[in-house]
Amino acid sequence: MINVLIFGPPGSGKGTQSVTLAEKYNLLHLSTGDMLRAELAAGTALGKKMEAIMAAGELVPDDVVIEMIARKIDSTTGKDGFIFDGFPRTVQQAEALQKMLEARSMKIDLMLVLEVNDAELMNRMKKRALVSGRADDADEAVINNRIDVYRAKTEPVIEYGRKAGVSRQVDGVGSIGDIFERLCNHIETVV
Ligand code: B4P
Repeated sequence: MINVLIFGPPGSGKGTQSVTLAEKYNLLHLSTGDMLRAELAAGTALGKKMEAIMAAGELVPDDVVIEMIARKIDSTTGKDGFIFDGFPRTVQQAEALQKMLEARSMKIDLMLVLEVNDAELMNRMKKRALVSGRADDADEAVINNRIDVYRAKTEPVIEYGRKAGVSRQVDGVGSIGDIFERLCNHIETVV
């Protein structure tokens, strides 16, 4: 089993790369963003509660995502590991993930940190807004808030990974194929 965290600011390409990495290494792709958007789309009570938080570019409460992830891990079979996309996003989530994995005799093997400058992030998300219908991509102020929230609450998780000796910085600017290769080169060191 290998467990990979894909990390980086909003719009850095975590979701884009996770899909093909999951396919190549037979990993389950766990995107907390996708899971939350599915709740929104299905109009569940949870989705309704989270809608305004997400539209403002804020983080939903830690316990909500931790619970979602634990349920997915326990219901998965036939995979060689997990790729965590957009989770953990706070140090508290990182600690919860570590405990969750340890309790199941697993660990975090690699944390891939995509590095992309703010201007490029803004460009990508504005472009995606034209097709995604995502409220959090449609407004420049919300995109800026998401980047600020990332710097304040999520970036400290990199230090957590660095101390554990699992974090690797990856240039996230370039073609999707080139970035995929850069990420694979790191994964090859742990499979
Ligand atoms: P996410 O769904 O995680 O959204 P994201 O960070 O914007 O996406 P990502 O980095 O995956 O970008 P993508 O590959 O799509 O989160 C959304 C919201 O959910 C959060 O703001 C929060 O409210 C909530 N949430 C999620 N997880 C949470 C958690 N753990 N705790 C609390 N709240 C949580 O790429 C973006 C665009 O760039 C795409 O259009 C893509 O085509 C393009 N692109 C990708 N790579 C490119 C490249 N190399 N060159 C050019 N364009 C590229």
